[in-house]
Amino acid sequence: MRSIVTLSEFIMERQADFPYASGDLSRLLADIGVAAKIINHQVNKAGLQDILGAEGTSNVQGEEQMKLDVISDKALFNAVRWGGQVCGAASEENERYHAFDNEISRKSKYVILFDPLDGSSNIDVNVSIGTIFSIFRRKSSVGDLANVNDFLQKGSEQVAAGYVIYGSSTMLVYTTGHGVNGFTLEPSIGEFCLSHEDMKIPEEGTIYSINEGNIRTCSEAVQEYVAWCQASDKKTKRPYTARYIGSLVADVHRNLIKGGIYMYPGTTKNPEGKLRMQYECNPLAFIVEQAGGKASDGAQRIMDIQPRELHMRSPLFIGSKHMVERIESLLAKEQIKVQ
Ligand code: P6P
Repeated sequence: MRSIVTLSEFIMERQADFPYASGDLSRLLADIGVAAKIINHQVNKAGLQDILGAEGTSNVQGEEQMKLDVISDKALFNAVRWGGQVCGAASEENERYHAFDNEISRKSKYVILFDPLDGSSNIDVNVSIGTIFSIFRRKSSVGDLANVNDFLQKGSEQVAAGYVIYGSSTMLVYTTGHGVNGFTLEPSIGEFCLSHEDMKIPEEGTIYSINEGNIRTCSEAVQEYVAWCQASDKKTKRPYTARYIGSLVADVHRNLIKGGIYMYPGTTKNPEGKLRMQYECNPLAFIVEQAGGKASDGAQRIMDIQPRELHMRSPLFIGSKHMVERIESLLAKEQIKVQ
């Protein structure tokens, strides 16, 4: 029987992938693992402690803050604030980034952005939810306070990214640019254990994820692609299967394992779509690309897009390479027709 490899052991072993690593990134990833266990503990008892229901405040997105959002945000901020590896952090729940003004943090090399609990509207119906994180090397000088430019780097500058999915089991999936590995939480020992080594997304899939309630407000090309998925063709295994959980991490995780495409396009009402570039699109794009898939805004690679502001939104087409390429081709033809 294969011996258990814990997340901490794996991180330390893989530190050799970075000849000049001083261990800071390893410690930061381990700190995130601790925060994930804290959040998991809270998520698992969500229905028991009357922590359902809105916190009564609204986050910067104007969305009601579920109490678990607040708890998760605090758990992650505390894990990184005192860990000494990041000089600043930003999250979906906070309008501005936080520059940690203490001697150790000022000397730290990294910044982190996260969506502490994506899909939180699913908490009270017990549907899988997730944490998403993205780590960059700081642009500002070591010793200074973190500044906004540290948080507005292109996704291609990420040094690490990952997500935690709180589902039938709790998994942490991450990349440092050397492939993608998944760890399942073993509650009896309280450790994330390597369960999905070197994850690869199938180049072709038969699952499409989109909120079809919005389909009439999507571009003709998106409507054409969804109709194509629904048409019969035994050779290309259509009609495809429609799966939409309404929880980004859960939909992307399923497609990462089985193959498929997740789409949150721009609509006539929200041309930029709904999802946030810096702590949703970019980290998931890094992971899916490292697993052999693609992530695009429909016209360009997500990780090539220069963020304009911290909570910038972007359309997202992410998953199996050939599926993303097909929708990109239809969108490109539509652009030519419009010109
Ligand atoms: P809609 C959750 O709020 C989220 O950000 C993602 O997790 C999810 O994929 C999407 O929004 C669902 O949005 O508009 O289909 O309800």
